[in-house]
Amino acid sequence: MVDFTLTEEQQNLREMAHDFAVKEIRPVAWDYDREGTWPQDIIEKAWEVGLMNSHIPLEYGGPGAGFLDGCLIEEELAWGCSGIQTSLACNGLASTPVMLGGSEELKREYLGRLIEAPLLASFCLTEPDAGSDVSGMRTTAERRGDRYVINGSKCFITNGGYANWYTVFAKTDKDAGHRGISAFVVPRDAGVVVDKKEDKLGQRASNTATVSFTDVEIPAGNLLGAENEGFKLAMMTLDRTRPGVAAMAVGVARAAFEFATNYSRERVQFGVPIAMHQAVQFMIADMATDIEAARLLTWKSAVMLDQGQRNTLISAHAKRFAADAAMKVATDAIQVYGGYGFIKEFPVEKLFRDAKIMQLYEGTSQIQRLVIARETLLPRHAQESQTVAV
Ligand code: COS
Repeated sequence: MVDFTLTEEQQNLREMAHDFAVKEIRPVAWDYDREGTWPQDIIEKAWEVGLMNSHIPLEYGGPGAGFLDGCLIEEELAWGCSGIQTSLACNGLASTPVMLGGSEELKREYLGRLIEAPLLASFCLTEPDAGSDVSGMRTTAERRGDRYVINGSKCFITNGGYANWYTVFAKTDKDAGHRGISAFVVPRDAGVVVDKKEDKLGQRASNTATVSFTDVEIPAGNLLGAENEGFKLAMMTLDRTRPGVAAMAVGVARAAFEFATNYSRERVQFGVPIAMHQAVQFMIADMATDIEAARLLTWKSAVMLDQGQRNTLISAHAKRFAADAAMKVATDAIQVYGGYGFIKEFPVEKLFRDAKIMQLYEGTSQIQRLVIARETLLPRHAQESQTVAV
Protein backbone atom coordinates (compact mmCIF):
# COMPACT_ATOMS: atom_id res chain seq x y z
CA MET A 1 0.00 0.00 0.00
CA VAL A 2 1.24 3.51 -0.77
CA ASP A 3 0.15 5.90 1.95
CA PHE A 4 1.18 9.56 1.99
CA THR A 5 -0.40 10.21 5.38
CA LEU A 6 2.04 11.42 8.01
CA THR A 7 1.80 9.91 11.48
CA GLU A 8 0.58 12.14 14.30
CA GLU A 9 4.16 12.34 15.53
CA GLN A 10 5.36 13.49 12.11
CA GLN A 11 2.60 16.07 11.85
CA ASN A 12 3.58 17.43 15.26
CA LEU A 13 7.23 17.52 14.27
CA ARG A 14 6.40 19.42 11.11
CA GLU A 15 4.21 21.86 13.03
CA MET A 16 6.93 22.43 15.60
CA ALA A 17 9.52 23.10 12.87
CA HIS A 18 7.11 25.46 11.12
CA ASP A 19 6.42 27.37 14.34
CA PHE A 20 10.15 27.68 14.93
CA ALA A 21 10.62 29.02 11.39
CA VAL A 22 7.81 31.54 11.87
CA LYS A 23 8.94 32.78 15.29
CA GLU A 24 12.71 32.49 15.21
CA ILE A 25 13.86 32.48 11.58
CA ARG A 26 11.51 34.55 9.40
CA PRO A 27 11.65 37.72 11.54
CA VAL A 28 15.43 38.01 11.06
CA ALA A 29 16.03 36.15 7.79
CA TRP A 30 16.18 39.14 5.45
CA ASP A 31 18.34 41.16 7.87
CA TYR A 32 20.76 38.28 8.40
CA ASP A 33 20.95 37.84 4.63
CA ARG A 34 21.76 41.50 4.06
CA GLU A 35 24.47 41.64 6.70
CA GLY A 36 25.72 38.06 6.29
CA THR A 37 25.06 37.60 10.02
CA TRP A 38 26.14 34.31 11.56
CA PRO A 39 22.98 32.84 13.19
CA GLN A 40 24.56 31.63 16.44
CA ASP A 41 21.47 32.62 18.44
CA ILE A 42 19.19 30.56 16.19
CA ILE A 43 21.56 27.58 16.22
CA GLU A 44 21.46 27.55 20.01
CA LYS A 45 17.67 27.79 20.12
CA ALA A 46 17.20 25.10 17.44
CA TRP A 47 19.59 22.80 19.29
CA GLU A 48 17.73 23.46 22.57
CA VAL A 49 14.33 22.46 21.15
CA GLY A 50 15.71 19.42 19.33
CA LEU A 51 15.57 20.62 15.72
CA MET A 52 19.23 19.80 15.08
CA ASN A 53 20.96 16.42 14.86
CA SER A 54 17.64 14.63 14.34
CA HIS A 55 19.49 11.78 12.60
CA ILE A 56 21.75 10.83 15.53
CA PRO A 57 20.64 7.44 16.88
CA LEU A 58 19.14 7.02 20.34
CA GLU A 59 22.10 4.92 21.48
CA TYR A 60 24.37 7.95 21.03
CA GLY A 61 21.96 10.29 22.81
CA GLY A 62 20.24 11.64 19.70
CA PRO A 63 16.53 11.65 18.82
CA GLY A 64 17.00 8.81 16.31
CA ALA A 65 14.53 10.30 13.87
CA GLY A 66 14.09 8.83 10.41
CA PHE A 67 15.04 10.33 7.05
CA LEU A 68 11.47 11.34 6.24
CA ASP A 69 11.20 13.03 9.65
CA GLY A 70 14.40 14.90 8.83
CA CYS A 71 12.99 16.05 5.49
CA LEU A 72 9.87 17.41 7.18
CA ILE A 73 12.04 19.54 9.45
CA GLU A 74 14.31 20.63 6.61
CA GLU A 75 11.47 21.83 4.39
CA GLU A 76 9.93 23.94 7.14
CA LEU A 77 13.16 25.50 8.37
CA ALA A 78 14.30 26.24 4.81
CA TRP A 79 10.91 27.85 4.20
CA GLY A 80 12.02 30.18 7.01
CA CYS A 81 15.50 30.75 5.51
CA SER A 82 17.54 28.19 3.63
CA GLY A 83 20.81 29.93 4.52
CA ILE A 84 20.11 29.55 8.22
CA GLN A 85 18.80 26.02 7.67
CA THR A 86 21.99 25.06 5.80
CA SER A 87 23.92 25.92 8.95
CA LEU A 88 21.46 23.98 11.10
CA ALA A 89 21.50 20.90 8.84
CA CYS A 90 25.21 20.60 8.17
CA ASN A 91 25.89 18.39 11.18
CA GLY A 92 23.90 15.71 9.36
CA LEU A 93 26.29 15.79 6.42
CA ALA A 94 29.41 15.74 8.59
CA SER A 95 28.22 13.00 10.91
CA THR A 96 26.81 10.56 8.35
CA PRO A 97 30.29 9.15 7.50
CA VAL A 98 30.88 8.75 11.24
CA MET A 99 27.62 6.84 11.64
CA LEU A 100 28.42 4.70 8.60
CA GLY A 101 32.08 3.98 9.21
CA GLY A 102 33.16 5.16 12.66
CA SER A 103 34.30 2.88 15.46
CA GLU A 104 32.13 2.70 18.55
CA GLU A 105 34.58 4.97 20.35
CA LEU A 106 34.51 7.60 17.58
CA LYS A 107 30.72 7.58 17.45
CA ARG A 108 30.44 8.05 21.21
CA GLU A 109 32.97 10.86 21.24
CA TYR A 110 32.04 12.86 18.15
CA LEU A 111 28.29 12.29 17.83
CA GLY A 112 28.19 12.77 21.60
CA ARG A 113 29.75 16.23 21.29
CA LEU A 114 26.91 17.38 19.01
CA ILE A 115 24.33 16.13 21.48
CA GLU A 116 25.96 17.54 24.60
CA ALA A 117 26.32 21.10 23.34
CA PRO A 118 25.24 23.21 20.35
CA LEU A 119 28.46 22.42 18.48
CA LEU A 120 28.93 22.15 14.74
CA ALA A 121 30.77 19.76 12.46
CA SER A 122 31.75 20.19 8.81
CA PHE A 123 32.11 17.86 5.83
CA CYS A 124 35.36 18.46 3.95
CA LEU A 125 35.32 16.89 0.51
CA THR A 126 35.63 19.70 -2.05
CA GLU A 127 38.95 21.24 -3.03
CA PRO A 128 39.82 24.08 -5.39
CA ASP A 129 40.65 21.58 -8.15
CA ALA A 130 38.33 18.75 -7.10
CA GLY A 131 34.63 19.68 -7.04
CA SER A 132 32.49 17.33 -9.12
CA ASP A 133 35.57 15.19 -9.73
CA VAL A 134 36.03 13.93 -6.18
CA SER A 135 38.85 11.56 -7.05
CA GLY A 136 40.99 14.49 -8.25
CA MET A 137 41.54 15.64 -4.65
CA ARG A 138 45.09 16.44 -3.51
CA THR A 139 44.82 16.51 0.27
CA THR A 140 46.89 13.66 1.66
CA ALA A 141 46.84 11.58 4.82
CA GLU A 142 50.07 9.76 5.51
CA ARG A 143 50.23 6.95 8.03
CA ARG A 144 53.08 7.41 10.54
CA GLY A 145 52.99 4.77 13.26
CA ASP A 146 49.75 5.11 15.19
CA ARG A 147 48.95 8.50 13.62
CA TYR A 148 47.85 9.95 10.30
CA VAL A 149 49.34 13.25 9.18
CA ILE A 150 47.05 15.37 7.01
CA ASN A 151 48.16 18.05 4.55
CA GLY A 152 46.00 20.00 2.14
CA SER A 153 43.19 22.47 1.76
CA LYS A 154 39.41 22.19 1.42
CA CYS A 155 37.11 24.89 0.05
CA PHE A 156 33.40 25.79 0.17
CA ILE A 157 33.11 24.16 3.57
CA THR A 158 29.75 24.85 5.20
CA ASN A 159 30.18 25.97 8.83
CA GLY A 160 33.94 25.57 8.28
CA GLY A 161 34.74 28.67 10.33
CA TYR A 162 32.75 27.49 13.35
CA ALA A 163 33.07 23.70 13.36
CA ASN A 164 34.32 21.82 16.41
CA TRP A 165 35.32 18.85 14.24
CA TYR A 166 35.61 17.97 10.59
CA THR A 167 35.04 14.89 8.46
CA VAL A 168 37.96 15.05 6.07
CA PHE A 169 38.53 13.08 2.87
CA ALA A 170 42.15 12.65 1.84
CA LYS A 171 44.34 10.56 -0.41
CA THR A 172 46.01 7.65 1.35
CA ASP A 173 47.23 6.30 -1.99
CA LYS A 174 47.95 9.07 -4.48
CA ASP A 175 48.09 6.77 -7.49
CA ALA A 176 44.91 4.81 -6.91
CA GLY A 177 42.27 7.36 -8.07
CA HIS A 178 38.97 6.92 -6.25
CA ARG A 179 40.32 3.75 -4.62
CA GLY A 180 43.02 5.75 -2.81
CA ILE A 181 40.76 8.03 -0.74
CA SER A 182 40.11 7.64 3.00
CA ALA A 183 37.90 9.51 5.45
CA PHE A 184 38.86 10.79 8.91
CA VAL A 185 37.47 12.68 11.85
CA VAL A 186 39.68 15.67 12.56
CA PRO A 187 39.06 17.73 15.69
CA ARG A 188 39.54 21.44 15.17
CA ASP A 189 42.11 21.65 17.95
CA ALA A 190 44.37 19.21 16.10
CA GLY A 191 45.49 22.30 14.17
CA VAL A 192 42.85 23.01 11.51
CA VAL A 193 43.26 26.54 10.14
CA VAL A 194 40.35 28.55 8.75
CA ASP A 195 41.72 30.59 5.86
CA LYS A 196 38.87 32.41 4.25
CA LYS A 197 35.15 33.14 4.60
CA GLU A 198 33.34 33.43 1.27
CA ASP A 199 31.16 36.43 0.40
CA LYS A 200 28.27 34.71 -1.38
CA LEU A 201 25.41 35.50 -3.76
CA GLY A 202 22.82 33.75 -1.59
CA GLN A 203 22.41 31.85 1.66
CA ARG A 204 24.44 34.65 3.12
CA ALA A 205 23.71 33.76 6.75
CA SER A 206 25.47 30.43 6.35
CA ASN A 207 29.22 30.23 6.78
CA THR A 208 31.26 28.93 3.84
CA ALA A 209 34.98 28.75 4.46
CA THR A 210 38.30 27.42 3.23
CA VAL A 211 40.06 25.26 5.82
CA SER A 212 43.58 23.97 5.63
CA PHE A 213 45.66 21.26 7.24
CA THR A 214 49.41 21.56 7.64
CA ASP A 215 50.94 18.48 9.24
CA VAL A 216 47.75 17.96 11.22
CA GLU A 217 48.22 14.80 13.26
CA ILE A 218 45.32 12.62 14.32
CA PRO A 219 45.18 9.16 15.93
CA ALA A 220 44.98 6.28 13.43
CA GLY A 221 41.70 5.33 15.12
CA ASN A 222 40.08 8.44 13.61
CA LEU A 223 39.92 6.64 10.25
CA LEU A 224 36.32 6.10 9.11
CA GLY A 225 35.70 2.74 7.47
CA ALA A 226 38.64 0.89 6.01
CA GLU A 227 41.63 2.66 4.46
CA ASN A 228 40.98 3.61 0.81
CA GLU A 229 37.21 3.16 1.18
CA GLY A 230 36.55 6.87 1.57
CA PHE A 231 35.13 7.50 -1.91
CA LYS A 232 32.39 4.97 -1.35
CA LEU A 233 31.73 6.47 2.07
CA ALA A 234 31.36 9.91 0.47
CA MET A 235 28.92 8.57 -2.15
CA MET A 236 26.90 6.70 0.47
CA THR A 237 26.78 9.88 2.54
CA LEU A 238 25.53 11.98 -0.36
CA ASP A 239 22.82 9.38 -1.13
CA ARG A 240 21.62 9.93 2.44
CA THR A 241 21.85 13.72 2.54
CA ARG A 242 20.55 14.66 -0.92
CA PRO A 243 16.92 14.04 0.15
CA GLY A 244 17.45 16.70 2.83
CA VAL A 245 18.78 19.18 0.26
CA ALA A 246 15.81 18.38 -1.95
CA ALA A 247 13.52 19.08 1.03
CA MET A 248 15.25 22.42 1.56
CA ALA A 249 14.73 23.25 -2.12
CA VAL A 250 11.02 22.49 -1.69
CA GLY A 251 10.98 24.84 1.30
CA VAL A 252 12.53 27.68 -0.71
CA ALA A 253 10.17 27.04 -3.63
CA ARG A 254 7.17 27.01 -1.30
CA ALA A 255 8.21 30.30 0.26
CA ALA A 256 8.57 31.94 -3.18
CA PHE A 257 5.26 30.45 -4.31
CA GLU A 258 3.41 31.79 -1.25
CA PHE A 259 4.81 35.28 -1.67
CA ALA A 260 3.94 35.25 -5.38
CA THR A 261 0.37 33.99 -4.92
CA ASN A 262 -0.34 36.51 -2.14
CA TYR A 263 1.10 39.33 -4.20
CA SER A 264 -0.91 38.28 -7.27
CA ARG A 265 -4.12 38.62 -5.24
CA GLU A 266 -3.24 42.19 -4.18
CA ARG A 267 -1.53 43.72 -7.18
CA VAL A 268 -4.05 45.35 -9.48
CA GLN A 269 -3.34 45.88 -13.19
CA PHE A 270 -5.86 46.47 -15.97
CA GLY A 271 -8.49 46.99 -13.27
CA VAL A 272 -8.26 43.54 -11.62
CA PRO A 273 -5.83 41.67 -9.34
CA ILE A 274 -3.18 40.14 -11.57
CA ALA A 275 -4.24 36.71 -10.22
CA MET A 276 -7.26 37.12 -12.52
CA HIS A 277 -5.02 37.12 -15.60
CA GLN A 278 -4.47 33.74 -17.16
CA ALA A 279 -0.80 34.56 -17.90
CA VAL A 280 -0.19 34.79 -14.15
CA GLN A 281 -2.47 31.87 -13.27
CA PHE A 282 -0.47 29.56 -15.53
CA MET A 283 2.76 30.55 -13.80
CA ILE A 284 1.16 29.92 -10.41
CA ALA A 285 -0.18 26.56 -11.63
CA ASP A 286 3.24 25.43 -12.87
CA MET A 287 4.86 26.47 -9.59
CA ALA A 288 2.29 24.48 -7.62
CA THR A 289 2.83 21.36 -9.73
CA ASP A 290 6.62 21.58 -9.48
CA ILE A 291 6.48 21.92 -5.70
CA GLU A 292 4.11 18.99 -5.32
CA ALA A 293 6.19 16.76 -7.62
CA ALA A 294 9.45 17.76 -5.95
CA ARG A 295 8.05 16.93 -2.52
CA LEU A 296 6.83 13.52 -3.67
CA LEU A 297 10.27 12.61 -5.05
CA THR A 298 11.90 13.92 -1.88
CA TRP A 299 9.67 11.85 0.35
CA LYS A 300 10.19 8.75 -1.78
CA SER A 301 13.98 9.14 -1.62
CA ALA A 302 13.78 9.47 2.19
CA VAL A 303 11.29 6.64 2.72
CA MET A 304 13.56 4.29 0.75
CA LEU A 305 16.34 5.04 3.25
CA ASP A 306 13.97 4.51 6.17
CA GLN A 307 13.19 1.12 4.62
CA GLY A 308 16.90 0.28 4.36
CA GLN A 309 16.93 0.39 0.55
CA ARG A 310 19.62 1.86 -1.63
CA ASN A 311 18.24 5.17 -2.96
CA THR A 312 21.04 6.42 -5.23
CA LEU A 313 18.79 6.87 -8.26
CA ILE A 314 15.77 8.38 -6.51
CA SER A 315 17.99 10.56 -4.35
CA ALA A 316 19.55 12.04 -7.50
CA HIS A 317 16.09 12.43 -9.10
CA ALA A 318 14.86 14.25 -5.99
CA LYS A 319 17.88 16.53 -5.62
CA ARG A 320 17.97 17.38 -9.34
CA PHE A 321 14.26 17.96 -9.74
CA ALA A 322 13.73 19.87 -6.49
CA ALA A 323 16.78 22.11 -7.03
CA ASP A 324 15.78 22.97 -10.58
CA ALA A 325 12.18 23.48 -9.44
CA ALA A 326 13.28 25.86 -6.68
CA MET A 327 15.26 27.91 -9.20
CA LYS A 328 12.35 28.03 -11.64
CA VAL A 329 9.73 28.81 -9.00
CA ALA A 330 11.88 31.58 -7.48
CA THR A 331 12.53 33.03 -10.97
CA ASP A 332 8.81 32.99 -11.79
CA ALA A 333 7.98 34.50 -8.41
CA ILE A 334 10.06 37.51 -9.46
CA GLN A 335 8.16 37.53 -12.75
CA VAL A 336 4.85 37.67 -10.88
CA TYR A 337 6.15 40.65 -8.86
CA GLY A 338 7.28 42.33 -12.08
CA GLY A 339 9.81 45.13 -11.57
CA TYR A 340 9.24 45.04 -7.80
CA GLY A 341 10.56 41.49 -7.72
CA PHE A 342 13.95 42.83 -8.72
CA ILE A 343 14.09 45.24 -5.80
CA LYS A 344 15.67 44.25 -2.48
CA GLU A 345 12.79 45.79 -0.51
CA PHE A 346 10.60 42.92 -1.73
CA PRO A 347 11.13 39.38 -0.44
CA VAL A 348 11.53 37.23 -3.52
CA GLU A 349 14.93 38.37 -4.81
CA LYS A 350 16.53 36.77 -1.71
CA LEU A 351 14.79 33.48 -2.48
CA PHE A 352 16.02 33.66 -6.09
CA ARG A 353 19.60 34.09 -4.84
CA ASP A 354 19.19 31.37 -2.21
CA ALA A 355 17.70 28.91 -4.70
CA LYS A 356 20.77 29.01 -6.95
CA ILE A 357 22.99 27.08 -4.57
CA MET A 358 20.51 24.18 -4.58
CA GLN A 359 21.65 23.43 -8.14
CA LEU A 360 25.30 23.47 -7.02
CA TYR A 361 25.98 22.06 -3.56
CA GLU A 362 25.96 18.35 -2.69
CA GLY A 363 26.39 17.65 -6.41
CA THR A 364 25.40 19.97 -9.26
CA SER A 365 22.26 19.32 -11.28
CA GLN A 366 24.59 18.01 -14.00
CA ILE A 367 26.18 15.50 -11.60
CA GLN A 368 22.70 14.34 -10.57
CA ARG A 369 21.89 13.75 -14.23
CA LEU A 370 25.13 11.81 -14.60
CA VAL A 371 24.18 9.62 -11.62
CA ILE A 372 20.65 9.18 -13.01
CA ALA A 373 21.98 8.18 -16.44
CA ARG A 374 24.43 5.68 -14.93
CA GLU A 375 21.91 4.16 -12.56
CA THR A 376 19.41 3.89 -15.42
CA LEU A 377 21.78 2.43 -18.00
CA LEU A 378 23.86 0.28 -15.63
CA PRO A 379 21.64 -0.29 -12.60
CA ARG A 380 23.39 -1.53 -9.46
CA HIS A 381 21.72 -4.04 -7.24
CA ALA A 382 19.21 -2.36 -4.94
CA GLN A 383 20.91 -3.58 -1.77
CA GLU A 384 24.51 -3.20 -3.02
CA SER A 385 26.88 -0.95 -1.08
CA GLN A 386 24.68 -0.35 1.93
CA THR A 387 27.57 -0.94 4.30
CA VAL A 388 31.24 -0.11 4.46
CA ALA A 389 34.10 -2.28 5.58
CA VAL A 390 35.39 -1.09 8.96
N1 COS B 1 27.06 4.20 -3.15
C1 COS B 1 28.07 3.31 -2.96
N2 COS B 1 29.12 3.18 -3.81
C2 COS B 1 29.13 4.00 -4.89
C3 COS B 1 28.14 4.94 -5.15
C4 COS B 1 27.05 5.02 -4.23
N3 COS B 1 26.07 5.89 -4.41
N4 COS B 1 28.42 5.62 -6.28
C5 COS B 1 29.58 5.11 -6.74
N5 COS B 1 30.00 4.13 -5.89
C6 COS B 1 31.20 3.30 -6.04
C7 COS B 1 31.13 2.52 -7.33
O1 COS B 1 30.49 1.28 -7.13
C8 COS B 1 32.59 2.35 -7.67
O2 COS B 1 33.11 1.30 -6.88
P1 COS B 1 34.39 0.42 -7.31
O3 COS B 1 35.58 1.17 -6.87
O4 COS B 1 34.21 -0.84 -6.52
O5 COS B 1 34.32 0.23 -8.78
C9 COS B 1 33.21 3.64 -7.19
O6 COS B 1 32.33 4.16 -6.19
C10 COS B 1 33.42 4.67 -8.28
O7 COS B 1 32.21 4.98 -8.87
P2 COS B 1 32.08 5.80 -10.23
O8 COS B 1 32.89 5.08 -11.27
O9 COS B 1 30.65 6.04 -10.50
O10 COS B 1 32.86 7.17 -9.86
P3 COS B 1 33.27 8.43 -10.70
O11 COS B 1 34.63 8.84 -10.33
O12 COS B 1 32.97 8.26 -12.14
O13 COS B 1 32.34 9.63 -10.11
C11 COS B 1 30.47 10.93 -9.46
C12 COS B 1 31.09 9.54 -9.70
C13 COS B 1 30.79 11.97 -10.53
C14 COS B 1 28.98 10.69 -9.44
C15 COS B 1 30.97 11.43 -8.08
O14 COS B 1 32.32 11.80 -8.14
C16 COS B 1 30.15 12.56 -7.52
O15 COS B 1 29.08 12.34 -6.94
N6 COS B 1 30.64 13.80 -7.66
C17 COS B 1 29.97 14.93 -7.05
C18 COS B 1 30.49 15.18 -5.70
C19 COS B 1 29.67 16.16 -4.97
O16 COS B 1 28.48 16.00 -4.80
N7 COS B 1 30.32 17.21 -4.50
C20 COS B 1 29.65 18.22 -3.77
C21 COS B 1 30.41 18.55 -2.56
S1 COS B 1 29.97 17.67 -1.20
S2 COS B 1 28.89 18.98 -0.25
